[in-house]
Amino acid sequence: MTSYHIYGRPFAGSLIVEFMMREAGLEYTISFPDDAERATAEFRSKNPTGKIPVLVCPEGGLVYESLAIVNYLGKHCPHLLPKTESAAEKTYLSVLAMLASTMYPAYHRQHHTYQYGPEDAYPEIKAMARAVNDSLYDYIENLLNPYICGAQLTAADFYLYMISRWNVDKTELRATRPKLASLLDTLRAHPTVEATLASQPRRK
Ligand SMILES: N[C@@H](CCC(=O)N[C@@H](CS)C(=O)NCC(=O)O)C(=O)O
Repeated sequence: MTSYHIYGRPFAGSLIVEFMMREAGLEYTISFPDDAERATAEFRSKNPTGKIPVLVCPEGGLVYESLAIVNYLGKHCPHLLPKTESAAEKTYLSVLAMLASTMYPAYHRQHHTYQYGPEDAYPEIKAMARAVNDSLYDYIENLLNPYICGAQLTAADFYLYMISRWNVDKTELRATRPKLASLLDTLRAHPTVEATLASQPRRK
């Protein structure tokens, strides 16, 4: 293999991998395994959870879990990382982990609710997951200045943009969070985001 390969899903968790590959100026190909392919032993040998994203590296080996991939690609995107040992670095590491390990799963519970309980519990599961993210968006609104790490745009902002796309009520998300709304507009207009979104396959 001569370039990176991403296993992804249109507009899903592989967006952050594509954002970073573009920011790094690295060549990649991408494919979109369906539920059946992700359930195979072959795919699960790449990612035991059967989920995307997975990044296959040209020198051999692969990385799965979006947080691990963002951290792995950081060396190719130094402009998206805060200075080592700065206060911003502590914010970056903490918020990025919160986005990946708390907010992303809370979206998963809202959009793949069938994996979390019986059908009559869906409304409650969704509402509880939504409440988790609503409260964390309030925290993020307070933090933004204008980016997560202050004046510097980092990979965490791209990650935040990605997960915000999965919010069920985007009008409500923005209504009481003007700094967040402005950051999301900035990110949406970013050339890397623009190009990545334009390249996503559309449903037939
Ligand atoms: N913790 C994982 C979560 C990955 C994840 O939930 N991926 C979703 C797409 S956004 C998926 O593959 N869902 C398919 C399924 O749950 O069946 C990560 O950060 O990479």
